[in-house]
Amino acid sequence: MIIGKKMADALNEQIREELFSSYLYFAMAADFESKDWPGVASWMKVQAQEEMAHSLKFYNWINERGGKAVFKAIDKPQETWESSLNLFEAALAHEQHITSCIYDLVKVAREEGDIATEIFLQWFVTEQVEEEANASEIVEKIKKVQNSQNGMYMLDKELSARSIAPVASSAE
Ligand code: OFO
Repeated sequence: MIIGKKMADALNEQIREELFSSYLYFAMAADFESKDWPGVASWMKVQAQEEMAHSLKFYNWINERGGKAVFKAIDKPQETWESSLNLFEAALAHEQHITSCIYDLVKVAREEGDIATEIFLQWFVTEQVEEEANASEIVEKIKKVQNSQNGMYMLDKELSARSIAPVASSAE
């Protein structure tokens, strides 16, 4: 069954959200690279690439369903954050926003009776639980060590260990 216009429009809007997420995390990486926090920068670069993979999943899904991906203007992200705590709190707030976008998409899929898209979106519902948990865990870690230079150094090292997850197709 070919995807309906309302569903395709909503998914295309999510492509923009995911690409903005990638932009935002690259901007976060660049800011902390320039501030000599290579682990934080590396973590953010991995996150930025995951967001590109998310946009690709939406692109592939729209295409597989007979629609066409549309690329909208992406806002300029913030350029600087005052501390690593401030940075990861912003990342957490952003992921909470993305979670609400995904829930809205599920609502559209239900309203439209698009069962296939509703099932496709389940991957993102689960992914958002992980995205929020990851950011939240780092916020808590930073709160514990932020007054210790050594603690922050160790945390930066720990964050550098994050590696890139394989790019998944819409079907995975
Ligand atoms: Fe695409 O999950 Fe983060 O934003």
